[in-house]
Amino acid sequence: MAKIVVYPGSFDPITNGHLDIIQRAAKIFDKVIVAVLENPEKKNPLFSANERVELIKRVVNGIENVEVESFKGLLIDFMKKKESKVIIKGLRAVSDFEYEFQMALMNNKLDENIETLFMMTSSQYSYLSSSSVKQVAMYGGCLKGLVPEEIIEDIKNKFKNNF
Ligand code: COD
Repeated sequence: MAKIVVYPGSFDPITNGHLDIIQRAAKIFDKVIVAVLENPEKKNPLFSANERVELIKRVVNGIENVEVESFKGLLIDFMKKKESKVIIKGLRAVSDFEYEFQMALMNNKLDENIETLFMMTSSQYSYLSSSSVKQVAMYGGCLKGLVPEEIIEDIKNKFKNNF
């Protein structure tokens, strides 16, 4: 049976930390589906869900077993549609653990066949988050090394009119 894993997130925007998890997961599983949440609770996302999907597609272009899609609602419903039972998450610090632990238990409660696997961040990305990237971009800081090169201009353009 093909092992299909789902890597869910907001990815607003995708960072080198996210990309590292995708690349490592793609070496272990037959297929990695990057699932971008269309999140109505998050006010004012920098990029729309469609834009986030397009940016990630551009970045993972060379990896043949990676797909990118957006989803609404519960993750487990999306996973059923995709015939996947495994969620992959990244862990950066102890502070991630409590939130991720709660979500893993909730998802397993909603569907007992769902397993969540955690991958440790690579040390060079342990400080990296979409929100810190947005702050750096907002004040005109250098994004090199923080996000994939292919999307730097897209992020800068979003903040262009603020200066
Ligand atoms: N290194 C390694 N991993 C990282 C790094 C990094 N530098 N940065 C982020 N990550 C990991 C995160 O730990 C996370 O696992 C993933 O990458 C995505 O990160 P974000 O910040 O883009 O995404 P989140 O945390 O906003 O995503 C939340 C979900 C979309 C997963 C969650 O809200 C969800 O599943 N929502 C759907 C509704 C649902 O089903 N809820 C569950 C029942 S309560």
